[in-house]
Amino acid sequence: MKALVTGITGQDGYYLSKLLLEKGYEVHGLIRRSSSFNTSRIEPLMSKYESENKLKLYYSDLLDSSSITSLINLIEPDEVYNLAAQSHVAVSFKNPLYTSQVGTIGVISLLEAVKNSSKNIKFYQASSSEMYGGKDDSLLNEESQFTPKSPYAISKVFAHEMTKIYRESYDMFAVNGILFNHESPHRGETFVTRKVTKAVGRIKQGIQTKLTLGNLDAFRDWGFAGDYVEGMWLMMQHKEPSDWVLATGESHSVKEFTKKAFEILDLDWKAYVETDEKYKRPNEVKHLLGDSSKAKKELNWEPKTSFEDLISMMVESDNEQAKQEKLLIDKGLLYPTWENSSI
Ligand code: NAP
Ligand code: F7E
Repeated sequence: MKALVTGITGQDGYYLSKLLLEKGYEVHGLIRRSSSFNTSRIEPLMSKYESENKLKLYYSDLLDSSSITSLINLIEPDEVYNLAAQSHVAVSFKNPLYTSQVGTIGVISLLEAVKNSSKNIKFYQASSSEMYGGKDDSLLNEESQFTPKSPYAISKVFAHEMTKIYRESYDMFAVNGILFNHESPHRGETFVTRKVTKAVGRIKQGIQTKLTLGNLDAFRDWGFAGDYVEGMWLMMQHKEPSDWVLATGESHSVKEFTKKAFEILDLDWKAYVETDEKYKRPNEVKHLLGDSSKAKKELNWEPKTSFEDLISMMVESDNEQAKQEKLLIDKGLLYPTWENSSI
């Protein structure tokens, strides 16, 4: 089996590629040219699988439709997982045009290339719980209404509906995975969970003194990314294409996540955390809580990692990284910049 993974350098790209490679797939990944290396997450996979020709990487971009078409024709994958996106909600308010271009035109380019291929290719679209807008604590499932609240969210609604249109119009095997927030030690450092766990490790090691956050009262349904990529794969193996929610069915506030993360290293969060308007969004998704009973019934999928285990996994990993960082700082080999970061 051959899979093409867009967004392979991201959090989910790493976990999904690892899963597919372990299942014996040949994995093809799309990477973007960057002035500095952007493949750090997948380097362990590259060193293990590239020499065996099981993992192949190609420079491209979702906005370069000619290269997307060429790659689909060259690789002829059995499955395409579209994980690429400008995925940061706050950034989408600053860069609405770019976020929307990648999330809409970029997805159509891929759908067109898949549709026009002579091979029957299965297509996965990374849909998001952000599409719901989450104004209260209702349980959200595949039938719930979308009320997007950001340029990111509305571009995901567009891609979600377009994926359904291609499925219904051209009889394509095209699925939407409506995933609620999922985190890990590989989570991008500007998403709130990782920003918190990284700060906890650095504060414990004495290389950071405070943590500045935005809205502490938002609630999210947070799971572990490693569990969620299994759900993506199961959707692609189901007999009929459809849309499925993946979530834990538990919702916690940013404040609760933060408090628990500091407690793991015996720190009192109140002594270190402050808030600043600059981390608040022009429009906030207040509460997200997902109902993944359809995935449980049809895919036999359910999350395996508890909220507490997820926080522990992330804090322990970031504490180890902070120890390494401290060694380099002490030797004068690294300048401690993160504390003054504006992200
Ligand atoms: P992530 O860590 O931010 O990774 C995003 C990936 O997309 C990166 O590989 C990035 O490449 C790539 N990318 C961005 N713009 C691109 C473009 N124009 N062309 C090609 N590639 C591009 O995101 P993630 O957390 O792994 O999430 C994966 C997908 O699931 C995203 O579509 C996200 O919106 C969606 N999603 C995530 C969650 C969640 O909680 N994590 C929940 C629901 C849905 P670089 O490394 O070069 O930047
Ligand atoms: O924010 C609040 C913030 O940026 C979570 C993406 O993967 O999940 C993610 O989107 C909450 C929000 O994730 C800070 O206001 C407080 O209420 O970690 P986040 P997100 O916006 O939920 C969905 C499902 C996706 O699809 C997205 O791609 O935390 N918050 N203080 C903060 N958030 C950040 N980033 N930074 C803060 O300082």
